[in-house]
Amino acid sequence: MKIGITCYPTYGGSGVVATELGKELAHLGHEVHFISYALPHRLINFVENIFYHEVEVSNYPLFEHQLYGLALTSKMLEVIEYEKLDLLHVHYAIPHATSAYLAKQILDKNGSDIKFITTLHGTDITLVGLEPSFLPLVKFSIEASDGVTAVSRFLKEKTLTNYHIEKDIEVINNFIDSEIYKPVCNEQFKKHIAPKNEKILIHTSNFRPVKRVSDTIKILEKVKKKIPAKLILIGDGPDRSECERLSRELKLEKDVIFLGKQDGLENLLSVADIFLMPSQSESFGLSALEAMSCGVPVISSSVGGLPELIVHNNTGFIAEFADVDRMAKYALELLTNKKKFDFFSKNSRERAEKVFEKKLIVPQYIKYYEKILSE
Ligand code: GMT
Repeated sequence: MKIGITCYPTYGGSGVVATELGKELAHLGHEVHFISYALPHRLINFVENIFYHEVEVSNYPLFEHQLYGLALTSKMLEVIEYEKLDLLHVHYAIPHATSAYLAKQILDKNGSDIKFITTLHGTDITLVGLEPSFLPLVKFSIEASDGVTAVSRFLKEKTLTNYHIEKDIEVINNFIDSEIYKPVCNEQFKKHIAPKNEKILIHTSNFRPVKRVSDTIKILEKVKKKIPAKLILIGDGPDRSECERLSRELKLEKDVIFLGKQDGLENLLSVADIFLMPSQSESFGLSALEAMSCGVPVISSSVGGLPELIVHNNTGFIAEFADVDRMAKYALELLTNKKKFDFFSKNSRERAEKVFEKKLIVPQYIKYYEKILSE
């Protein structure tokens, strides 16, 4: 197949899923055309069968706000026509699904056709999509898609109820390359973080309010009252300064290590004992899956699709959203019981490999493409 993929190219789960999907499709012999405003950051190396088409956005002075959605439509039209795409797969509804719909309508007027599939990832449905300025458009664009997938059962249900949609939505979970994300020994880095063999908590995110990164610092404070521990925070975003301020206020500035944005997470995750994900909303939790695949148990809030990923009291623990006392208690339960910790670590790795491995999930996308194309 010749498949066009549109996604946000920056750090973030939907861009990662779209890029890794495109790479695997290319590896399986399909031709993949990425259409976005910048090269997806996981595509920096040449990959056979992958092509990149950059959307040019005009800075014409009359347009006080850039018209990205329209420029994207034009680029989609160009790529569909000249590369003879069979299918367009857009990740994150806003504005990608609307741009794809518009491209489809224009092609229809010219006597040709393209099918497009929209994958819903998270805040496109649970947060920004619900804003009055977007809601009717998101609802329309989902209904007008030839196929729709959601990354968890939770997100599918939320879409159907919040937007009063009756469309079939296929659930296809996030996936992981368990040969890349695997337990590795990185003694030098571990010694650097925890020179006195302290236990290590870790969290990675884009530091948006929805991630509640400050809860991870509050959990560390509670854990440290019982055992020596450190917290690694990876990523950057709007809440980072507040988190730095909080760690100083709690006199934890030496114990909270801010690493900023990092590539090669697979080499860093394994040094940790526990991954924390206290999010307020999380449709799947790709970064928690990455940790599990490295054998790191996850303690999370009970929101969104997290209970579909984490098996409570088996691969990790799930607590009420914002209940940092309970999350700290769970962390201590694992950190002070080696037998239990090893059991959880093994289960986490096994679940990642047996349920969410890319070799199992990518074929689900291919099957879905074939179904939509044959309708
Ligand atoms: O919604 C976001 O936070 C952005 C989105 C993205 O584009 O990075 O992340 C979502 O998509 C990921 C990949 O499908 C999921 O694993 C994340 O759980 C989801 N984030 C949220 O729901 C907050």
